[in-house]
Amino acid sequence: MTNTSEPGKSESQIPTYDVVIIGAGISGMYQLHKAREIGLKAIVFEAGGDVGGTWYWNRYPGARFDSESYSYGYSFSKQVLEEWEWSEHFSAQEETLRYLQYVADKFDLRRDIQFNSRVTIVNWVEEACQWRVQLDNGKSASAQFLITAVGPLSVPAEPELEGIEVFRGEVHHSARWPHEAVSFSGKKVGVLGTGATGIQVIQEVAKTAAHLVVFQRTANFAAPLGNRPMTPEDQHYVKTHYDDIFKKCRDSYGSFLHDRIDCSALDVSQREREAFWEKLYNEPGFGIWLGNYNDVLVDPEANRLITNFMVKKIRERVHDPEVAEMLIPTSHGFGSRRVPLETGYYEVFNQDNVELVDVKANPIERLTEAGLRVGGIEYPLDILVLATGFDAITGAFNKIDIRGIGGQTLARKWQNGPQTYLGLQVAGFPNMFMLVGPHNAATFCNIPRCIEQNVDWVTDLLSFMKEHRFRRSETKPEAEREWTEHVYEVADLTLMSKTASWFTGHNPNLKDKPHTFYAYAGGAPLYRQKCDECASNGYEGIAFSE
Ligand code: NA7
Repeated sequence: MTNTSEPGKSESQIPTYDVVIIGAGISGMYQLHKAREIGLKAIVFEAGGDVGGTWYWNRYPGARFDSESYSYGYSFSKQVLEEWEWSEHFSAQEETLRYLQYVADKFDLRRDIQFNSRVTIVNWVEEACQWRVQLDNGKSASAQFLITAVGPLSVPAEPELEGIEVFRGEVHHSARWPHEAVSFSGKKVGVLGTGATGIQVIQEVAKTAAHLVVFQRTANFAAPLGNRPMTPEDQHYVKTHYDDIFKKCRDSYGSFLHDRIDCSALDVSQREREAFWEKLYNEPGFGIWLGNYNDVLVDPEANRLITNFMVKKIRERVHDPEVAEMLIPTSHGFGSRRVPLETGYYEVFNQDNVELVDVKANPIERLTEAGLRVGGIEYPLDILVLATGFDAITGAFNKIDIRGIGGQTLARKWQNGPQTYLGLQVAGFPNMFMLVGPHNAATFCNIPRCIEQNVDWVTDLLSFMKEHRFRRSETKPEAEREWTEHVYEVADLTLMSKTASWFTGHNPNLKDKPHTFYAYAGGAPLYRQKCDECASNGYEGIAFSE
């Protein structure tokens, strides 16, 4: 077993808590608040310098919500809902971070958060019925419960670029963006990656760069965001309709304000279909992806039709037919990957200062002193932005040496893919709970909506244990097996599970990551129902002991 004692300290001197929470993003912050509410002594360890998680790290230019702002904020506090005003329908990163800082102040959360503290090792000690936690600063802590709030997209996946040490320009990954402003004005800039992040960055860089080269490996289908400022009337409407907003989210598949309609794309005429899609395309947010006919993401023929519609849009918006063809995805249909939302993305490629390079047909060779060499051509660059994605969903777990009963590691247990119960607990890892973990609906959700559900469920379970004087909880292996089978059965019904993306463990920089389904595709309402059933049946599937 790994020694987790702090040098110079005896076991009895190591601080002991009821709960250690890893991460002070949206889920860790709310979990801290709820743990306090039920009288538990909790501590949060956070690797960053402040609260905010995703919104703390992803400070790249262009970073903003793809969820309607007022559907994204916390719903648990009436006071917060009354006090906070979003300035845009889809707010930018600075505002979201400010919002989370305001919540941290309001509930005095920082008092129980240790920043710049990365958890490196956690060990279950059966005799003590405790987790021992070790930090990168040499400190340790013990706690009865361990709650991971590490985020599904928090470990950047960076390419190994030969020659990086000789390149004279700057290189920044979108999720490790400097706190100081990076100016693109008059510069030669390259962006590597055209996922949701790359698309946001590209729109922004194209405004001021002297020259922008977009290095694209796989084209994605993007749809208009439709952002606009919140007017006083919008503010009034939102403040007086929060109950309806959250109810609508609660009832919808992905907890968004958009939900699929009860009709097949194949049961209506081409005219009706196209008119509906035209309307959705011109409306804000994820409507075209999640508020569409009920079969466009599951039936290949319905998907082919919506894909053709989106292809037509790209051809209409991009002037140069060759560039338009490069921007049309050929490897997947519309919506089978996470749909990036955009504001003038396709029009960027009509600008004289923007160039598109296919790095699949012409592989990247190396960085030189002056730029990036691709397919025998050197592209001079002052700044290279890596928007190359994340080691999604399991990446942050694998960064920590998590050892359960008998010293078995979580990484080994999950070597062929995650195994969980409800995406919340793992057999062999007692008293450990995962917020937004693998095979949890929260990974495919308007995330704070599902985070609140995850945290409330875990908190109820902790209250239940307290009430019954149970000290230990552990998922039963058969419950884990059944849930894991259910996750794959449900995933199999979708086109997402058959498409290479971060949902299925694909990232060109992660050669060893298993290609399997990492989220839960049954939808948030079904997921909530399964969690509620488990709880109301005395936490069926979980064994408790004193
Ligand atoms: P994504 O969606 O995983 O996109 C990463 C992009 O970077 C994608 O276009 C990749 O191409 C590309 N990529 C990754 N590595 C390389 C290398 N080595 N060379 C060339 N191109 C590369 O990550 P995002 O950050 O955009 O979005 C993640 C989520 O964050 C998003 O879905 C939102 O929910 C928020 P590929 O497609 O793999 O061929």
